[in-house]
Amino acid sequence: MSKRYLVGVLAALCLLLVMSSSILAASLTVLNADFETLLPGATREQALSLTPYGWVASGAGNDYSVTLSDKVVYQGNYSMEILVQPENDPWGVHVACKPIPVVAGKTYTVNVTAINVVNEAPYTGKLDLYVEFWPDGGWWGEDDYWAPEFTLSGSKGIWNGKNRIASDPLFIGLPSGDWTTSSLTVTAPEGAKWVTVSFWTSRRTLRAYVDGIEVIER
Ligand SMILES: [Ca+2]
Repeated sequence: MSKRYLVGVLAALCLLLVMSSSILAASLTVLNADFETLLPGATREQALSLTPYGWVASGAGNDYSVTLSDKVVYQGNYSMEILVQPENDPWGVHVACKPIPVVAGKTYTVNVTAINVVNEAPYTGKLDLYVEFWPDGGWWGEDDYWAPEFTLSGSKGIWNGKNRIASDPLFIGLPSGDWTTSSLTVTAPEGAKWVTVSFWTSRRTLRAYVDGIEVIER
């Protein structure tokens, strides 16, 4: 076998590898991942005072808010602001995207661009990113917490982790001080039908912004 032939075969194999990995990886649709879609049926002012379209906030306390923001933005005109006041109670706040269908055994990489505003005391707490896998019905059951009418009503979700199927570790602390893209790669466990990209914080005071979420399936 000539050296030239061998080099040719190797080059072809490399090309095939690159092509197959790009064909096998698919970017999944995350509803309003860039927060640029205003809540249907809402005025701009209303939309800015409510949870962003396609997201739901859950938590028993009254000391937090999860709203669309046009103040601290990474790309486009809008981001999501998660604000927890110093009077934070033990319940914390959980923010989730609309569930995305997954296939057990496949691998999911979640990229999230976020900033923790730490230069304004006392808002120095950390925000955790969770990739949560669920069976059919998840924590939402028959309810559509992501429907525009629900968000328009100003209601909170009623999240619980009872049915969650997940492997540890599933959380990271978001780096502080600058817009940073954090990545988390998790294989969907047996029985998983849905994944949610979620943010969670408890007993922490913070002012964090999220803008740009990507879920890649392999
Ligand atoms: Ca944006």
